[in-house]
Amino acid sequence: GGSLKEVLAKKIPQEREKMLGIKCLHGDKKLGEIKVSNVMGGQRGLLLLMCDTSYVDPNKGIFYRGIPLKEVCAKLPRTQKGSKEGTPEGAFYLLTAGKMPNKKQAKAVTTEWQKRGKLPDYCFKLLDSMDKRVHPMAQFCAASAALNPESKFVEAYNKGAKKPKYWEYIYEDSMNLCAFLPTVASVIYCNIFKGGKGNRKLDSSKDWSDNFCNMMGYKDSGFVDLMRLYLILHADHESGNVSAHTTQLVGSALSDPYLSFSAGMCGLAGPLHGLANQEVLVWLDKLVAAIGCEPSDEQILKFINDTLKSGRVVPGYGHAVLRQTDPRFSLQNAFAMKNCKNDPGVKLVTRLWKLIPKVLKELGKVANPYPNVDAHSGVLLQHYGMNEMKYYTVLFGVSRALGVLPQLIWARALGAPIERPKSFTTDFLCKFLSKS
Ligand code: FCX
Repeated sequence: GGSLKEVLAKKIPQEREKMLGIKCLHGDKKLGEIKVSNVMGGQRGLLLLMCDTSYVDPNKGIFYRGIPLKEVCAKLPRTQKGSKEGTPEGAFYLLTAGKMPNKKQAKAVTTEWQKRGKLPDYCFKLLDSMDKRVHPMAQFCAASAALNPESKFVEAYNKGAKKPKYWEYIYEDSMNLCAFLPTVASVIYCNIFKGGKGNRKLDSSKDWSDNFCNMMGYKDSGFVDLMRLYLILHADHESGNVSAHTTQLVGSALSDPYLSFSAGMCGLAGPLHGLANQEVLVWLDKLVAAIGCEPSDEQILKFINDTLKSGRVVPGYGHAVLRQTDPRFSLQNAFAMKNCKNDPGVKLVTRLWKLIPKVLKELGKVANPYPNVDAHSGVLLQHYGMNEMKYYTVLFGVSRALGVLPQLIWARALGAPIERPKSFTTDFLCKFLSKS
Protein backbone atom coordinates (compact mmCIF):
# COMPACT_ATOMS: atom_id res chain seq x y z
CA GLY A 1 0.00 0.00 0.00
CA GLY A 2 0.93 3.68 0.33
CA SER A 3 1.29 6.39 -2.26
CA LEU A 4 4.11 6.31 -4.80
CA LYS A 5 6.02 8.88 -2.73
CA GLU A 6 5.62 6.80 0.43
CA VAL A 7 6.81 3.69 -1.40
CA LEU A 8 9.88 5.63 -2.53
CA ALA A 9 10.52 7.05 0.95
CA LYS A 10 10.68 3.47 2.25
CA LYS A 11 12.78 2.05 -0.55
CA ILE A 12 15.37 4.83 -0.92
CA PRO A 13 17.19 4.36 2.43
CA GLN A 14 17.59 0.62 1.69
CA GLU A 15 18.98 1.33 -1.78
CA ARG A 16 21.30 4.02 -0.42
CA GLU A 17 22.73 1.56 2.05
CA LYS A 18 23.20 -1.08 -0.64
CA MET A 19 25.04 1.38 -2.90
CA LEU A 20 27.25 2.62 -0.09
CA GLY A 21 28.15 -0.96 0.76
CA ILE A 22 29.09 -1.75 -2.84
CA LYS A 23 31.17 1.39 -3.11
CA CYS A 24 33.04 0.75 0.14
CA LEU A 25 33.67 -2.94 -0.43
CA HIS A 26 34.22 -3.03 -4.18
CA GLY A 27 35.13 0.50 -5.24
CA ASP A 28 38.50 -0.65 -6.60
CA LYS A 29 37.28 -3.59 -8.66
CA LYS A 30 37.64 -3.32 -12.44
CA LEU A 31 34.64 -3.54 -14.77
CA GLY A 32 36.67 -3.68 -17.97
CA GLU A 33 39.35 -1.97 -19.95
CA ILE A 34 39.21 1.12 -22.11
CA LYS A 35 40.46 0.86 -25.67
CA VAL A 36 41.31 3.77 -27.93
CA SER A 37 38.52 2.56 -30.24
CA ASN A 38 35.99 2.83 -27.38
CA VAL A 39 36.93 6.44 -26.78
CA MET A 40 36.99 7.31 -30.48
CA GLY A 41 33.80 5.34 -31.15
CA GLY A 42 31.18 7.19 -29.16
CA GLN A 43 31.98 5.33 -25.90
CA ARG A 44 30.37 2.19 -27.39
CA GLY A 45 31.00 -1.01 -25.54
CA LEU A 46 32.03 0.59 -22.25
CA LEU A 47 30.08 -0.13 -19.07
CA LEU A 48 29.93 3.44 -17.83
CA LEU A 49 26.43 4.07 -16.51
CA MET A 50 24.21 2.53 -13.86
CA CYS A 51 20.48 2.45 -14.52
CA ASP A 52 17.85 0.35 -12.78
CA THR A 53 14.68 1.54 -14.49
CA SER A 54 15.26 -0.51 -17.63
CA TYR A 55 17.75 -2.76 -19.43
CA VAL A 56 18.28 -3.72 -23.08
CA ASP A 57 19.51 -7.26 -23.73
CA PRO A 58 20.80 -7.72 -27.30
CA ASN A 59 18.84 -10.96 -27.76
CA LYS A 60 16.07 -10.89 -25.20
CA GLY A 61 14.96 -7.30 -25.79
CA ILE A 62 13.86 -4.57 -23.39
CA PHE A 63 13.10 -5.04 -19.71
CA TYR A 64 11.35 -2.48 -17.50
CA ARG A 65 12.47 -3.17 -13.93
CA GLY A 66 13.45 -6.69 -14.89
CA ILE A 67 10.15 -7.49 -16.63
CA PRO A 68 10.18 -8.11 -20.41
CA LEU A 69 8.32 -5.32 -22.20
CA LYS A 70 5.73 -7.74 -23.61
CA GLU A 71 4.90 -8.91 -20.12
CA VAL A 72 4.81 -5.29 -18.89
CA CYS A 73 2.17 -4.52 -21.51
CA ALA A 74 0.20 -7.64 -20.62
CA LYS A 75 0.33 -7.10 -16.86
CA LEU A 76 -0.14 -3.34 -16.40
CA PRO A 77 -3.55 -2.86 -14.77
CA ARG A 78 -6.41 -1.86 -17.08
CA THR A 79 -7.74 1.12 -15.15
CA GLN A 80 -9.85 2.75 -17.85
CA LYS A 81 -13.33 1.46 -18.61
CA GLY A 82 -13.53 -0.13 -22.06
CA SER A 83 -9.76 0.08 -22.62
CA LYS A 84 -7.78 -2.97 -23.64
CA GLU A 85 -4.41 -1.43 -22.73
CA GLY A 86 -2.62 -0.56 -19.51
CA THR A 87 -1.81 3.10 -18.85
CA PRO A 88 1.47 5.01 -19.18
CA GLU A 89 0.75 6.19 -15.63
CA GLY A 90 1.07 2.55 -14.55
CA ALA A 91 4.36 2.29 -16.45
CA PHE A 92 5.61 5.42 -14.66
CA TYR A 93 4.76 3.79 -11.34
CA LEU A 94 6.61 0.63 -12.36
CA LEU A 95 9.71 2.49 -13.53
CA THR A 96 9.79 4.73 -10.45
CA ALA A 97 8.82 2.37 -7.64
CA GLY A 98 10.48 -0.69 -9.17
CA LYS A 99 7.42 -2.90 -8.94
CA MET A 100 4.24 -3.47 -10.90
CA PRO A 101 1.41 -1.29 -9.56
CA ASN A 102 -1.96 -2.72 -8.67
CA LYS A 103 -5.06 -1.10 -10.13
CA LYS A 104 -5.43 1.34 -7.24
CA GLN A 105 -1.80 2.46 -7.40
CA ALA A 106 -1.88 2.99 -11.18
CA LYS A 107 -5.14 4.89 -10.90
CA ALA A 108 -3.69 7.08 -8.14
CA VAL A 109 -1.01 8.37 -10.55
CA THR A 110 -3.75 9.20 -13.07
CA THR A 111 -5.65 11.17 -10.42
CA GLU A 112 -2.49 12.97 -9.25
CA TRP A 113 -1.66 14.06 -12.80
CA GLN A 114 -5.22 15.29 -13.37
CA LYS A 115 -4.93 17.43 -10.23
CA ARG A 116 -1.48 18.79 -11.06
CA GLY A 117 -2.04 19.43 -14.77
CA LYS A 118 -3.20 23.05 -14.96
CA LEU A 119 -0.64 24.67 -17.24
CA PRO A 120 0.42 28.20 -16.15
CA ASP A 121 -0.81 31.04 -18.35
CA TYR A 122 2.70 32.22 -19.24
CA CYS A 123 3.35 28.87 -20.90
CA PHE A 124 0.23 29.13 -23.09
CA LYS A 125 1.35 32.66 -24.00
CA LEU A 126 4.82 31.45 -24.91
CA LEU A 127 3.44 28.69 -27.16
CA ASP A 128 0.88 30.98 -28.80
CA SER A 129 3.61 33.48 -29.63
CA MET A 130 5.71 30.88 -31.51
CA ASP A 131 6.14 31.20 -35.25
CA LYS A 132 4.68 28.12 -36.99
CA ARG A 133 8.07 27.51 -38.63
CA VAL A 134 9.60 26.66 -35.25
CA HIS A 135 9.76 22.84 -35.35
CA PRO A 136 7.33 21.08 -32.96
CA MET A 137 10.31 19.62 -31.08
CA ALA A 138 11.94 23.04 -30.69
CA GLN A 139 8.64 24.35 -29.28
CA PHE A 140 8.44 21.34 -26.96
CA CYS A 141 11.96 21.97 -25.64
CA ALA A 142 11.32 25.70 -25.19
CA ALA A 143 8.07 25.17 -23.27
CA SER A 144 9.58 22.46 -21.03
CA ALA A 145 12.47 24.74 -20.04
CA ALA A 146 10.22 27.77 -19.64
CA LEU A 147 8.18 25.96 -16.99
CA ASN A 148 11.10 26.22 -14.58
CA PRO A 149 9.46 28.90 -12.36
CA GLU A 150 7.25 25.97 -11.23
CA SER A 151 10.24 24.10 -9.82
CA LYS A 152 9.84 23.04 -6.20
CA PHE A 153 13.46 21.89 -6.30
CA VAL A 154 14.75 25.38 -7.12
CA GLU A 155 12.65 26.85 -4.34
CA ALA A 156 13.87 24.31 -1.78
CA TYR A 157 17.49 24.53 -2.95
CA ASN A 158 17.46 28.30 -2.54
CA LYS A 159 16.11 27.87 0.97
CA GLY A 160 19.01 25.55 1.79
CA ALA A 161 17.40 22.10 1.50
CA LYS A 162 19.71 19.26 2.49
CA LYS A 163 21.04 16.73 -0.01
CA PRO A 164 19.18 13.67 1.32
CA LYS A 165 15.92 15.57 0.75
CA TYR A 166 16.63 16.59 -2.86
CA TRP A 167 14.77 13.63 -4.34
CA GLU A 168 11.50 14.70 -2.76
CA TYR A 169 11.49 17.96 -4.72
CA ILE A 170 12.73 16.29 -7.89
CA TYR A 171 9.80 13.90 -7.46
CA GLU A 172 7.33 16.79 -7.11
CA ASP A 173 8.74 18.52 -10.19
CA SER A 174 8.67 15.27 -12.17
CA MET A 175 5.04 14.61 -11.28
CA ASN A 176 4.06 18.17 -12.21
CA LEU A 177 6.03 18.09 -15.46
CA CYS A 178 4.37 14.82 -16.51
CA ALA A 179 1.00 16.35 -15.67
CA PHE A 180 1.72 19.41 -17.86
CA LEU A 181 3.03 17.55 -20.91
CA PRO A 182 -0.24 16.51 -22.65
CA THR A 183 -1.40 20.13 -22.56
CA VAL A 184 1.95 21.48 -23.78
CA ALA A 185 2.13 18.92 -26.60
CA SER A 186 -1.49 19.28 -27.71
CA VAL A 187 -1.26 23.09 -27.83
CA ILE A 188 1.81 22.73 -30.10
CA TYR A 189 -0.14 20.31 -32.33
CA CYS A 190 -3.24 22.50 -32.58
CA ASN A 191 -1.28 25.73 -33.06
CA ILE A 192 0.81 24.34 -35.92
CA PHE A 193 -1.66 22.04 -37.66
CA LYS A 194 -5.20 23.07 -36.59
CA GLY A 195 -5.04 26.85 -36.82
CA GLY A 196 -4.85 27.21 -33.04
CA LYS A 197 -8.25 25.58 -32.51
CA GLY A 198 -8.54 22.95 -29.82
CA ASN A 199 -9.75 22.17 -26.36
CA ARG A 200 -7.22 23.21 -23.70
CA LYS A 201 -8.91 21.88 -20.59
CA LEU A 202 -8.11 18.62 -18.83
CA ASP A 203 -11.19 16.48 -18.23
CA SER A 204 -11.12 14.83 -14.80
CA SER A 205 -12.96 11.77 -16.11
CA LYS A 206 -10.16 11.00 -18.57
CA ASP A 207 -6.73 9.47 -18.04
CA TRP A 208 -3.45 11.03 -19.23
CA SER A 209 -3.57 9.54 -22.76
CA ASP A 210 -7.28 10.20 -23.26
CA ASN A 211 -6.86 13.85 -22.27
CA PHE A 212 -3.88 14.15 -24.61
CA CYS A 213 -5.81 12.71 -27.58
CA ASN A 214 -8.93 14.68 -26.73
CA MET A 215 -7.03 17.98 -26.60
CA MET A 216 -5.47 17.19 -29.99
CA GLY A 217 -8.98 16.58 -31.36
CA TYR A 218 -8.95 12.74 -31.53
CA LYS A 219 -12.03 11.04 -30.03
CA ASP A 220 -11.68 7.50 -31.43
CA SER A 221 -11.24 5.07 -28.50
CA GLY A 222 -9.03 2.92 -30.76
CA PHE A 223 -6.63 5.84 -31.18
CA VAL A 224 -6.62 6.47 -27.43
CA ASP A 225 -5.68 2.83 -26.82
CA LEU A 226 -2.93 3.08 -29.45
CA MET A 227 -1.66 6.20 -27.65
CA ARG A 228 -1.63 4.36 -24.30
CA LEU A 229 0.45 1.59 -25.87
CA TYR A 230 2.72 4.04 -27.73
CA LEU A 231 3.39 6.07 -24.58
CA ILE A 232 4.23 2.90 -22.62
CA LEU A 233 6.58 1.52 -25.31
CA HIS A 234 8.71 4.63 -25.93
CA ALA A 235 9.23 5.48 -22.26
CA ASP A 236 12.55 3.94 -21.29
CA HIS A 237 15.56 2.40 -23.01
CA GLU A 238 18.39 2.24 -20.44
CA SER A 239 20.36 5.38 -19.72
CA GLY A 240 23.00 5.46 -22.46
CA ASN A 241 20.77 6.74 -25.29
CA VAL A 242 21.09 10.43 -26.09
CA SER A 243 17.83 11.67 -24.53
CA ALA A 244 18.22 9.72 -21.28
CA HIS A 245 21.90 10.43 -20.87
CA THR A 246 21.52 14.14 -21.60
CA THR A 247 18.75 14.45 -19.01
CA GLN A 248 21.01 12.72 -16.46
CA LEU A 249 24.06 14.78 -17.31
CA VAL A 250 22.27 18.12 -17.04
CA GLY A 251 20.45 16.98 -13.90
CA SER A 252 23.79 16.10 -12.32
CA ALA A 253 24.62 19.82 -12.29
CA LEU A 254 21.47 20.16 -10.16
CA SER A 255 19.66 21.95 -12.96
CA ASP A 256 15.97 21.42 -12.20
CA PRO A 257 13.91 18.68 -13.93
CA TYR A 258 12.31 21.17 -16.35
CA LEU A 259 15.73 22.24 -17.66
CA SER A 260 17.15 18.72 -17.57
CA PHE A 261 14.19 17.24 -19.47
CA SER A 262 14.30 20.07 -22.01
CA ALA A 263 17.97 19.31 -22.67
CA GLY A 264 17.18 15.63 -23.16
CA MET A 265 14.45 16.54 -25.64
CA CYS A 266 16.89 18.66 -27.66
CA GLY A 267 18.79 15.38 -28.15
CA LEU A 268 15.69 13.38 -29.00
CA ALA A 269 15.07 15.85 -31.82
CA GLY A 270 18.08 14.57 -33.81
CA PRO A 271 17.62 12.39 -36.93
CA LEU A 272 19.79 9.58 -35.56
CA HIS A 273 17.56 9.36 -32.50
CA GLY A 274 13.87 10.26 -32.12
CA LEU A 275 13.48 11.88 -35.50
CA ALA A 276 13.98 8.50 -37.24
CA ASN A 277 10.25 7.75 -36.96
CA GLN A 278 9.66 10.60 -39.40
CA GLU A 279 12.25 9.20 -41.88
CA VAL A 280 10.47 5.83 -42.13
CA LEU A 281 7.25 7.43 -43.28
CA VAL A 282 9.03 9.54 -45.86
CA TRP A 283 10.66 6.35 -47.25
CA LEU A 284 7.33 4.44 -47.28
CA ASP A 285 5.65 7.32 -49.12
CA LYS A 286 8.40 7.17 -51.74
CA LEU A 287 7.96 3.40 -52.05
CA VAL A 288 4.20 3.73 -52.58
CA ALA A 289 4.68 6.59 -55.05
CA ALA A 290 7.15 4.45 -57.03
CA ILE A 291 5.46 1.02 -57.03
CA GLY A 292 1.98 1.46 -55.47
CA CYS A 293 0.64 0.11 -52.17
CA GLU A 294 0.27 -3.50 -53.30
CA PRO A 295 3.52 -4.16 -55.16
CA SER A 296 4.89 -7.62 -55.95
CA ASP A 297 7.75 -9.08 -53.87
CA GLU A 298 10.06 -8.53 -56.84
CA GLN A 299 9.13 -4.84 -57.06
CA ILE A 300 9.73 -4.41 -53.32
CA LEU A 301 13.09 -6.18 -53.45
CA LYS A 302 14.16 -3.97 -56.32
CA PHE A 303 13.09 -0.85 -54.42
CA ILE A 304 15.09 -1.92 -51.34
CA ASN A 305 18.14 -2.67 -53.47
CA ASP A 306 17.82 0.69 -55.21
CA THR A 307 17.76 2.42 -51.79
CA LEU A 308 20.94 0.57 -50.78
CA LYS A 309 22.65 1.19 -54.12
CA SER A 310 22.01 4.91 -53.76
CA GLY A 311 24.13 4.77 -50.58
CA ARG A 312 21.26 5.13 -48.13
CA VAL A 313 20.20 2.92 -45.24
CA VAL A 314 16.79 1.28 -44.99
CA PRO A 315 15.18 3.39 -42.25
CA GLY A 316 13.55 1.57 -39.35
CA TYR A 317 15.91 -1.41 -39.63
CA GLY A 318 19.00 -2.18 -37.57
CA HIS A 319 19.94 -1.28 -34.01
CA ALA A 320 23.03 -0.35 -32.00
CA VAL A 321 22.29 -2.85 -29.19
CA LEU A 322 19.41 -5.18 -30.16
CA ARG A 323 20.13 -8.28 -32.28
CA GLN A 324 16.54 -9.37 -32.91
CA THR A 325 13.22 -7.81 -33.94
CA ASP A 326 12.62 -4.88 -31.59
CA PRO A 327 9.91 -5.94 -29.10
CA ARG A 328 8.42 -2.48 -29.51
CA PHE A 329 7.95 -3.29 -33.21
CA SER A 330 6.35 -6.68 -32.43
CA LEU A 331 3.99 -5.18 -29.85
CA GLN A 332 2.84 -2.49 -32.26
CA ASN A 333 2.36 -5.13 -34.96
CA ALA A 334 0.29 -7.25 -32.56
CA PHE A 335 -1.87 -4.18 -31.86
CA ALA A 336 -2.24 -3.62 -35.61
CA MET A 337 -3.21 -7.26 -36.24
CA LYS A 338 -5.95 -6.95 -33.63
CA ASN A 339 -7.26 -3.54 -34.61
CA CYS A 340 -6.48 -2.65 -38.22
CA LYS A 341 -4.93 -5.58 -40.06
CA ASN A 342 -6.46 -4.55 -43.39
CA ASP A 343 -4.96 -1.06 -43.35
CA PRO A 344 -2.78 -0.76 -46.50
CA GLY A 345 0.13 0.82 -44.56
CA VAL A 346 0.00 -1.90 -41.91
CA LYS A 347 -0.12 -4.62 -44.57
CA LEU A 348 2.87 -3.12 -46.33
CA VAL A 349 4.94 -2.79 -43.13
CA THR A 350 4.10 -6.41 -42.24
CA ARG A 351 5.19 -7.63 -45.67
CA LEU A 352 8.41 -5.62 -45.51
CA TRP A 353 9.21 -7.29 -42.19
CA LYS A 354 9.45 -10.59 -44.09
CA LEU A 355 11.45 -9.20 -47.00
CA ILE A 356 13.92 -6.59 -45.73
CA PRO A 357 15.88 -8.79 -43.25
CA LYS A 358 16.77 -11.21 -46.07
CA VAL A 359 18.24 -8.40 -48.14
CA LEU A 360 20.12 -6.84 -45.21
CA LYS A 361 21.53 -10.25 -44.17
CA GLU A 362 22.91 -10.73 -47.68
CA LEU A 363 24.92 -7.51 -47.29
CA GLY A 364 26.94 -9.38 -44.67
CA LYS A 365 27.81 -6.31 -42.60
CA VAL A 366 24.54 -5.35 -40.89
CA ALA A 367 24.71 -6.43 -37.26
CA ASN A 368 20.94 -6.53 -36.88
CA PRO A 369 18.82 -6.93 -40.04
CA TYR A 370 15.49 -6.75 -38.15
CA PRO A 371 13.04 -3.86 -37.70
CA ASN A 372 13.25 -1.38 -34.81
CA VAL A 373 10.53 0.64 -33.05
CA ASP A 374 10.45 3.33 -35.72
CA ALA A 375 9.53 0.95 -38.56
CA HIS A 376 5.98 0.62 -37.29
CA SER A 377 4.75 3.64 -35.36
CA GLY A 378 4.04 5.93 -38.32
CA VAL A 379 1.59 3.69 -40.20
CA LEU A 380 -0.44 3.12 -37.03
CA LEU A 381 -0.72 6.85 -36.36
CA GLN A 382 -1.71 7.38 -40.00
CA HIS A 383 -4.38 4.70 -39.76
CA TYR A 384 -6.16 6.86 -37.20
CA GLY A 385 -5.69 10.03 -39.24
CA MET A 386 -2.59 11.56 -37.68
CA ASN A 387 -0.63 12.38 -40.82
CA GLU A 388 1.60 15.18 -39.54
CA MET A 389 4.97 13.37 -39.60
CA LYS A 390 6.77 16.46 -38.35
CA TYR A 391 4.93 16.00 -35.06
CA TYR A 392 5.73 12.32 -34.38
CA THR A 393 8.86 12.95 -32.33
CA VAL A 394 6.83 15.03 -29.84
CA LEU A 395 4.78 11.90 -29.04
CA PHE A 396 8.07 10.08 -28.45
CA GLY A 397 9.14 12.97 -26.18
CA VAL A 398 5.97 12.93 -24.07
CA SER A 399 6.56 9.21 -23.54
CA ARG A 400 10.28 9.53 -22.82
CA ALA A 401 9.46 11.72 -19.78
CA LEU A 402 8.16 8.56 -18.09
CA GLY A 403 11.62 6.99 -18.21
CA VAL A 404 14.07 9.83 -17.84
CA LEU A 405 12.29 11.49 -14.90
CA PRO A 406 12.29 8.35 -12.71
CA GLN A 407 15.98 8.03 -13.61
CA LEU A 408 16.48 11.60 -12.37
CA ILE A 409 14.56 11.00 -9.12
CA TRP A 410 16.75 7.98 -8.40
CA ALA A 411 19.98 9.76 -9.31
CA ARG A 412 19.27 12.42 -6.68
CA ALA A 413 17.97 9.85 -4.21
CA LEU A 414 21.25 7.95 -4.44
CA GLY A 415 23.34 11.11 -4.36
CA ALA A 416 24.85 10.70 -7.84
CA PRO A 417 27.57 13.36 -8.19
CA ILE A 418 28.02 15.87 -10.99
CA GLU A 419 29.29 14.06 -14.12
CA ARG A 420 32.71 15.13 -15.25
CA PRO A 421 34.69 12.71 -17.44
CA LYS A 422 38.30 13.69 -18.09
CA SER A 423 39.32 14.53 -21.62
CA PHE A 424 42.79 14.39 -23.15
CA THR A 425 44.47 16.02 -26.11
CA THR A 426 45.49 14.31 -29.36
CA ASP A 427 49.08 15.22 -28.47
CA PHE A 428 48.76 13.35 -25.19
CA LEU A 429 47.35 10.34 -27.04
CA CYS A 430 50.14 10.34 -29.65
CA LYS A 431 52.83 10.57 -26.97
CA PHE A 432 51.13 7.84 -24.93
CA LEU A 433 50.93 5.59 -28.01
CA SER A 434 54.55 6.16 -29.03
CA LYS A 435 55.62 4.91 -25.59
CA SER A 436 53.33 1.84 -25.52
N1 FCX B 1 20.20 -0.36 -43.94
C1 FCX B 1 21.36 -0.44 -44.61
N2 FCX B 1 22.56 -0.58 -44.03
C2 FCX B 1 22.57 -0.69 -42.69
C3 FCX B 1 21.39 -0.66 -41.92
C4 FCX B 1 20.17 -0.47 -42.60
N3 FCX B 1 19.02 -0.37 -41.95
N4 FCX B 1 21.71 -0.80 -40.61
C5 FCX B 1 23.05 -0.90 -40.57
N5 FCX B 1 23.58 -0.85 -41.83
C6 FCX B 1 25.00 -0.84 -42.20
C7 FCX B 1 25.66 0.36 -41.56
O1 FCX B 1 25.42 1.52 -42.30
C8 FCX B 1 27.11 -0.06 -41.54
O2 FCX B 1 27.61 0.08 -42.85
P1 FCX B 1 29.11 0.70 -43.13
O3 FCX B 1 30.04 -0.22 -42.39
O4 FCX B 1 29.23 0.65 -44.61
O5 FCX B 1 29.08 2.10 -42.56
C9 FCX B 1 27.00 -1.55 -41.24
O6 FCX B 1 25.68 -1.95 -41.65
C10 FCX B 1 27.22 -1.91 -39.79
O7 FCX B 1 26.34 -1.16 -38.95
P2 FCX B 1 25.72 -1.81 -37.63
O8 FCX B 1 26.82 -2.18 -36.71
O9 FCX B 1 24.76 -2.88 -38.04
O10 FCX B 1 24.80 -0.65 -37.01
P3 FCX B 1 25.23 0.59 -36.03
O11 FCX B 1 25.20 0.12 -34.63
O12 FCX B 1 26.44 1.27 -36.54
O13 FCX B 1 24.01 1.58 -36.30
C11 FCX B 1 21.68 2.15 -36.66
C12 FCX B 1 22.69 1.31 -35.84
C13 FCX B 1 20.30 2.00 -36.03
C14 FCX B 1 22.08 3.63 -36.65
C15 FCX B 1 21.68 1.59 -38.13
O14 FCX B 1 21.23 0.25 -38.12
C16 FCX B 1 20.83 2.43 -39.07
O15 FCX B 1 21.34 3.38 -39.65
N6 FCX B 1 19.51 2.07 -39.26
C17 FCX B 1 18.60 2.84 -40.05
C18 FCX B 1 18.11 4.11 -39.33
C19 FCX B 1 17.18 3.81 -38.17
O16 FCX B 1 16.26 3.01 -38.27
N7 FCX B 1 17.39 4.48 -37.01
C20 FCX B 1 16.55 4.30 -35.79
C21 FCX B 1 17.28 3.51 -34.73
C22 FCX B 1 16.57 3.26 -33.41
F1 FCX B 1 15.54 2.45 -33.42
C23 FCX B 1 16.38 4.50 -32.55
O17 FCX B 1 17.37 4.82 -31.84
O18 FCX B 1 15.30 5.12 -32.58
